[in-house]
Amino acid sequence: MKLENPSVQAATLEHFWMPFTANRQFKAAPRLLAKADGMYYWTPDGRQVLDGTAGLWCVNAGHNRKPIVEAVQQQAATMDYAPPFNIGHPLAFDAATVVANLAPSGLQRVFFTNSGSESADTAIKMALAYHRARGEPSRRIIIGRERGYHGVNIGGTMAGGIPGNRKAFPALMAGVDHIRSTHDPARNAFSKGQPAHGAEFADELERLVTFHDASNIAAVIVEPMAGSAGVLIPPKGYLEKIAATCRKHGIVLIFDEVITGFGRLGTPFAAHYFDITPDLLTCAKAINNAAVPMGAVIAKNEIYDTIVNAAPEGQIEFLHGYTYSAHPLACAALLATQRLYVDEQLFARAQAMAPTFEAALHSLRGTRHVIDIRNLGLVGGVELEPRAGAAGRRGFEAHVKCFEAGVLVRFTGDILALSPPLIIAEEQIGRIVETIRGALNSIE
Ligand code: PXG
Repeated sequence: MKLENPSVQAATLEHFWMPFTANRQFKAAPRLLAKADGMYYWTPDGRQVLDGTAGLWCVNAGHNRKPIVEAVQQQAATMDYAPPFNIGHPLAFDAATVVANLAPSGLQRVFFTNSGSESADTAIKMALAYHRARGEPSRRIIIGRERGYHGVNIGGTMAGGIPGNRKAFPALMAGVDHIRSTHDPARNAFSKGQPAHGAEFADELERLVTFHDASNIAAVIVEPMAGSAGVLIPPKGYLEKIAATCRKHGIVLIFDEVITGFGRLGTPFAAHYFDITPDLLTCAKAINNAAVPMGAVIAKNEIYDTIVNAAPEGQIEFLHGYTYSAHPLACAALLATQRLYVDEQLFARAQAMAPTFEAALHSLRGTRHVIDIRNLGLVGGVELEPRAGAAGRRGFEAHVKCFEAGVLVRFTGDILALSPPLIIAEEQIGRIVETIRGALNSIE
């Protein structure tokens, strides 16, 4: 397959096995991005596209920000790489300190990974290692939630709750269970912010604790706000109940903040937004504005102390790590990104813009095909009625129409998801919403 425009320098599309993509469909009608700046992408033929998704929930400061670009360039020219095992480089410690200072109090130990998937698997291993170090190795069951997404590595796949992502890997699925998702459109459709109904869905966790016995349960992993499966906002009181049940039964609570971390809800983490402190917190994406792949697990000090102190002096305490943990380029990008977040007060900006975003998004109520609208912070979800016999098709067509009209909108099944960079201006919010309206009016 040839690209029409040779300027993209991709002679053929056939060799790249694209991730989470309908490869044949895409390669028959590709949509490519070649340049980015601020709130915009450009296609190879020079068409401007407003970024309604911060790339993939990750470019929170906007694209190609000069301080981040320069920090990465400078680091690449100073020291490209340093091994992270039993030797260190100063940026890694500085990066961990910056993240620890931003994290909820009591969670000040930072383990670096290269992605959200690696963060999820790292956190699960930490929870198991913690219980073993405490002398309760029988605690091995991991409880996730239906429609949860924790990446694609083995732990995350097994704890995740998206059936299609799991069904080909049944051999991995021992030792997990799931509580139901919080989605309840019959009672909560068109809620603004947190829905009123559904705190009682957290009672399922008590049921599973009784069923499996707390002495067998290691951890509960949930996204405080589920993103990938279509923007599912936790009902009022729900997360409080989950946290209380975990505390009562000595279960490690893992918040997967890969999407909610670093300002998406107007606070550093969702843990701050909901005022609930987990034991482990996973993050990635906006940690360094996605300039270089990076993730992290932020651990409660007690978890670190327990695992570290259980090992004999001089021995590796946690046999886990990646060649690229705390990669110098990723750390340089992290430090520049976090400085930019502070200098431009981007988390506060997201908080200030959230009501405008909410009002604009909910103006789509009554537009053709729209059966629900959900929002929190600078996250929005617009659910479309599936076309009979062709679930997901309408969402895809709306995405393509918006892209052709110059706006990037994410779709998952028939749900459109919005998560713009935190630098978004009011008129750009308006443009995104009007483009969606036009797209919905133009598709069947
Ligand atoms: N946890 C959560 C909560 C995520 O949202 C991951 C883990 C995995 O991160 P990595 O960096 O390994 O991809 C994610 C990733 C979507 C979409 O369409 C979202 C993600 C990935 C792919 C698609 O919303 N989030």
